[in-house]
Amino acid sequence: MYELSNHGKLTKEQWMNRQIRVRTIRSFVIFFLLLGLGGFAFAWLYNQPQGDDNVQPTLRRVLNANDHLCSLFFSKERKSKAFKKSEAAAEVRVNGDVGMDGELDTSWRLRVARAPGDTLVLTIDDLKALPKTEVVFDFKCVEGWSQVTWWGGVRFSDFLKKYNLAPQTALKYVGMVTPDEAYYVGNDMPSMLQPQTILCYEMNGAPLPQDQGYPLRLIIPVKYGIKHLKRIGTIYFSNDRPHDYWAEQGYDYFAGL
Ligand SMILES: Nc1nc2c(c(=O)[nH]1)N[C@H]1C(S)=C(S)[C@@H](COP(=O)(O)O)O[C@H]1N2
Ligand SMILES: [Mo]
Repeated sequence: MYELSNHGKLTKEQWMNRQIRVRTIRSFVIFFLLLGLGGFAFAWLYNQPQGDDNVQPTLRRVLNANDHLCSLFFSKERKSKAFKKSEAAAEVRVNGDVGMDGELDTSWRLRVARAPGDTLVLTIDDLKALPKTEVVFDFKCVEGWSQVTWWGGVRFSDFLKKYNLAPQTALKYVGMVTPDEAYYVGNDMPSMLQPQTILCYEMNGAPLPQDQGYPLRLIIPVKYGIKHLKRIGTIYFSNDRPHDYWAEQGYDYFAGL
């Protein structure tokens, strides 16, 4: 019955024991081969040089693929959950002060680069003259905290309409820079046109505090905190990704929620 060519006859038990041994050894060999392979793959990834953006090219390709998927599924119709004003924090956390040295005074102007050599210069009153939109949402920072906060300002899409900047919406990105150019972000156009995205000049119904971006900041609830640039100096439009402070440190460019 249990006949193996070279070994003569085996009892059923001997045959089974042999099978068990053969399978155990085979499992171990496969296990260590895969372990080794994983180790090699890890070492290869680990030892790859970093790209200009502080991320290894292979990892950046994965991040970019994720970004691409996120932007495919992004819908302007999709709103970030709205809260009641009464749910908003009275003590709003302050985080990040790059590009915010010193106090800003009334000499501040918003510069909007409509096209090369064509810059619109606006005061905060110009912006306050536009319809006001208030947003209460759960502000999320990549560092792991979140807080329900209440902001007021002009919808970015309303602002574009008023200043005849509709043609610029054909471009893929909006870039923003602090007056001293130390902090800068890029956001994709669909997220900028989402109805909860505002050029914000108020927090909790009062003018923005200095450390929260006085006189003007971006509030863009579909993104993590890193994209909500405080103290806007210049706004520009482009088809290439605008330079982005945290993306340059290796963070996800899209940073969507
Ligand atoms: N100019 C400027 N804007 C900035 C930052 C910064 O360092 N400088 N930090 C960002 C980060 S990481 C977060 S979480 C939010 C924090 O906004 P808040 O201080 O109003 O809570 O601002 C964003 N905007
Ligand atoms: Mo953040």
